Amino acid sequence: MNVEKIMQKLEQKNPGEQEYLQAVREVLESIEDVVNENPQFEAANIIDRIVEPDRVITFKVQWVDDKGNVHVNRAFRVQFNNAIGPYKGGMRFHPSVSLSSLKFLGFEQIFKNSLTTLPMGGAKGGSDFDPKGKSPNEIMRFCQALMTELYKYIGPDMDIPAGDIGVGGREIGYLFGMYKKIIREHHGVFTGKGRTWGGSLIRPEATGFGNVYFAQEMLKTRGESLSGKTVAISGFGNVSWGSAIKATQLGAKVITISGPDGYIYDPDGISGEKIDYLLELRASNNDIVKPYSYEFPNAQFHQGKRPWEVKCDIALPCAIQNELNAEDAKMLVHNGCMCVSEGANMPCTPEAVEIFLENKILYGPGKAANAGGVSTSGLEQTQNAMKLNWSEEEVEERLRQIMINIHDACVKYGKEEDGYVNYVNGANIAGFMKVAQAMMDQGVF
Ligand code: NDP
Ligand code: 2IT
Repeated sequence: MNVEKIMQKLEQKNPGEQEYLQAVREVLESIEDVVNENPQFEAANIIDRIVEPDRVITFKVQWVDDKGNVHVNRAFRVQFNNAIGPYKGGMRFHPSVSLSSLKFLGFEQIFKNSLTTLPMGGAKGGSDFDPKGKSPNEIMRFCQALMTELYKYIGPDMDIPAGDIGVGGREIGYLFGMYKKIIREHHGVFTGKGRTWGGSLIRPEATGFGNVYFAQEMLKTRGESLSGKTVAISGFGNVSWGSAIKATQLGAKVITISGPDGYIYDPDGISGEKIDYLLELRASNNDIVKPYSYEFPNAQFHQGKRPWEVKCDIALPCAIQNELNAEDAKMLVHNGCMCVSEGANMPCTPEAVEIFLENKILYGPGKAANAGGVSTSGLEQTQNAMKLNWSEEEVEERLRQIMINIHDACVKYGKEEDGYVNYVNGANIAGFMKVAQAMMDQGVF
């Protein structure tokens, strides 16, 4: 297997799809040796087959705003690979959504879902619709319009969407409502549903909780814990607030959160009622992080900056892809940061990752560290299939155990001769082996 040759071919075939190409390159570089050691994979052309989505569905969404203006958005569902289970992955509503971003996310999801130990294939979907500034009725009409097309391609044993950026419990409710009306069946076709109609307890915070559990496992390998550590977090969506709550519970102090226009530094720690206050701001569709600095005067808002310039022990990027670059990585390492755990998907650029690995700090890539969200989705599907509800404690304990298992798999495949754990290689190899083997077992069709 020759990574450069494969990448050249992919670049020609997928021009301009930078995020997709970035995600593929990272995986190929990690698995090169194991593929070369397993000639049966090459003989079955597993690599060419795994980098190509099974199918991409693209469609138009037309909707009417509150003033009567008619809008058109583009929506997608990328069904990447269903070798180990039905397609599974979130829906993202954000103006940056493109075929490239959803192909990168769908590709990552294959390996992430494989790591969870649950039977889930990889998919992703979304639209370039921007929920910012839209009224609840506009959001509802958009979700309903989107579902009049998407329903044809999904199902509880076929493809099970969930949330992602811009898609939370409210949007899942509107999407599911329309699906149910068209299909005339009430089943677990979505995860992240409301608690009273099939949703799993703690799904909203599960990605953040899992991310912190993963960081905890990484820290343990060095005899460290979260207790007394300072934590820089980016974003303030589901993944960020879940991470902030769990990090605080485990004795750390969260000192930053951010939005696209800047970050908040709060030396007193962001926890308890401050998180409640931020969630209220978020619910009101506000300019969310800046007003925090008026409410809590010790906090400062840094316009146009990212939180990575703040001295911290642990960094949890939880916003969006490529939000932490080489300069940020150098600053974190210079300031003594010992652990970076990705709540977001691919938030660190390849150059930033290189700096973390060179400096041998603990670095947990998203497909391992943020797998707690989709794992809890898998648990929600299990409960739906059994028509049972587990308690919060039961769900969280299963989530914690899954994160420990994912960490163990990364150590198994990523430990280097000097004892350093390269979690990037570990996650990619562990995730790949299972899917590749399943593809081999099922033949070419
Ligand atoms: P949300 O929509 O709940 O939150 C996204 C957050 O990121 C918001 O605070 C948003 O700010 C902020 N943000 C968006 N763009 C930027 C930017 N350019 N710079 C700084 N902040 C930005 O999404 P989630 O929390 O669900 O998702 C966050 C990340 O976690 C994504 O990468 C997602 O793929 C990943 N993830 C999510 C999972 C889930 O279960 N939800 C599971 C695994 C990974 P604002 O609202 O002001 O725009
Ligand atoms: O990136 C992700 O793993 C998610 N957005 C969650 C996917 C899911 O199906 O729960």
